Parts: sequence; structure tokens; C-alpha cells
Amino acid sequence: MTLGKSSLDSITPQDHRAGFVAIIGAPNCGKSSLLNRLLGHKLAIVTSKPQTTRNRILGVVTEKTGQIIFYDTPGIHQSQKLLNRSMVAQAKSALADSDVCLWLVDGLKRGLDHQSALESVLSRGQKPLIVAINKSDLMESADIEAILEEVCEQIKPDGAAVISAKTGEGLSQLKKLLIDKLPVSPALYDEDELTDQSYRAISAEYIREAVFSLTRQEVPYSTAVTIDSFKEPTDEDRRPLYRIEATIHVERESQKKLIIGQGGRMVKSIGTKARQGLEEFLETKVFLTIFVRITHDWSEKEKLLEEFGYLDPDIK
Ligand SMILES: Nc1nc2c(ncn2[C@@H]2O[C@H](COP(=O)(O)OP(=O)(O)O)[C@@H](O)[C@H]2O)c(=O)[nH]1
Ligand SMILES: [Mg+2]
Repeated sequence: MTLGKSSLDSITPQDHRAGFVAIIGAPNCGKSSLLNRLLGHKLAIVTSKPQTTRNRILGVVTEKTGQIIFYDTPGIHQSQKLLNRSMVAQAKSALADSDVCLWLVDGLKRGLDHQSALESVLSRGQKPLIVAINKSDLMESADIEAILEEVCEQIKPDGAAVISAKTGEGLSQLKKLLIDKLPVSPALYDEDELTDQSYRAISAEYIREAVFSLTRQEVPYSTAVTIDSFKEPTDEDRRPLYRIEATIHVERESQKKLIIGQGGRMVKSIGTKARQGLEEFLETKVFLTIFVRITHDWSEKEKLLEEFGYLDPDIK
């Protein structure tokens, strides 16, 4: 899934638009769900826990009138830990590289200070700002009106939409609002190229997602996943098969015990869940082997964060 430059330039109409949109917002407001829904593929992992996404993920949406290149980002939140600071820096640098900011709001959460949250990543006047109120499938129309007014009054966006990343409601309108704010440009990527993420990187994320959904408290946040070996199907395979070996890194012995579980039951469940997700994504059988290892204090060590792909270059 590597991206090449577009070959569409010659046939692009004069008013075609293309550019980058950073999806920014609080943890759990639905940024990764929105990206997946827009792409029609599950590239970004989604969990009910905040702070799942650790790095920026690019997804390309191509429409007749324009091409939107989205960045999914980690949520904006305050914390002193290196991993968390790097996550906020990832959101900031995605925004710096974008043409438009999409501020995504969890419609179920009223009374938030959107203005100061937004100011922590963006100084006003810098970029066009579009707001989307998400999770409309769970909201009454009176509440939708109220939160729309509340958010728009605070941050005075250049456009607003009410959407559901779950049902897809409002997404056409949102795409239209975003395309209108992008610069006139031919498509930047080929239409069939969805992302800059490799299958290898996506595989690590699916394993991390399984850990997030099956373990509790601090365990998921203390977990990193690396892919030690990634073999694509070969012509010799009787039936096509990906062979993947991965390591789940935890920070302490107690966490290792929880990840392995009684008689290895937890790591087995994690493996099964991740494998099923990957088989659906890759549309091919997967043979997945998982090791569990203690890598002391990885979340505080710059070199390890870099190795795991979670470090934002700007934080160095
Ligand atoms: N009902 C509903 N749930 C949603 C919607 N969008 C996201 N969610 C849920 O909200 C939680 C957080 O979503 P996620 O995409 O990981 O949020 P992120 O942290 O902003 O990336 C998950 O449990 C999603 O299933 C939506 O439009 N409707
Ligand atoms: Mg996310």
C-alpha cells in the first residue's frame, strides 16, 4: 500500500481540489472510526478506550470534485509522559502539514472547553476550520442543535456538519464542506491507493487493538507491539497464507502475567481476535505467532518509542 504520485493530472478538471485534512479532537470522539468509514476499510484501530491511536495515519478519499487526504491523529489531552506528549505532538504536526483542520466533537459530551483545547494545537486564523458533531445516531435532534450552537459559538468554524461515523449519516455533506476549503489542485494520489501504512504496520495495530479490547486498566497503555517477521503468501503456498510473528512488549512482570493469562488463555484470545481481524482485512488466511516480552519503561524511552513508530520527530 505504498503511495505513488498520481497519474490523473492530465485528465483533472480546472476546478478540481485536493489537499490534506487533519482530524483533530478529544480522545474517543470517533476520529479513527470516521477515517475507517470514509475509506470503507478498517485501517485505523478503534476501541472504546481513550488514547488508542498513537501515531498519525493517512487515508485517501477520492471524489469526483476533489481528493481529501485525511490524517487520523491521537486525541488531544494533557499529560507529562513522553508517549503522551509525543501523541499530542503527532496531532500538532499532522495539523501543521494540513490545509484544513477538522475538529471532531463527541456529540454526547456537553460543556467541554473546545476553545482552549483547539488553541493547544492551532492558533486561530491559521487554517480553515470545519466542525463535525459525531455520534448523531445516539442523539436527539434537540441535543444536536444545542451542541452545534455551543461548539460553533466557542470556536466559530468556517463550516459545520452533523455526522455519524457509525451509520455514515452526514458524511457526503462533510466531504463537500472539506473539499470546498481545499486548494485547487489535481489529485495527489492514485485513486486506488488508500493509505501510507504498510500491511506490516497495520498488523501491529490490529494486535494492539485486540490487547485494548481484551485487557483492562493500565495494561493496554503499557503495551507496544512490534512485528518481528512478516511473510506474504508465496506461489508455493497450497493456499495463500500470511505468516506473521509479533512481540507484545509490556513494562513490568505483573503486566506480562496479565497478557499471558491463566495457562496462556489471554494471549491466545488476543491472537485469535487479531488474526480474525487481519484475515478479514487482508482477505487471506493468517498464521500469527505472538511472543510476550518485558521491555522496561518503553513508554518513557525515546529510542524505543522511535523503534515502535510512536515518536513524533518534533518532540526530539
Ligand atoms: N454510536 C456511535 N459510536 C461511535 C461513533 N463514532 C465512534 N464511535 C465509538 O466511539 C468509540 C471511540 O471511537 P474511536 O474511533 O476509537 O475514537 P478516537 O479515539 O477519536 O479515534 C468507539 O467505541 C467507537 O465505536 C458514532 O458515530 N456512533
Ligand atoms: Mg483513534
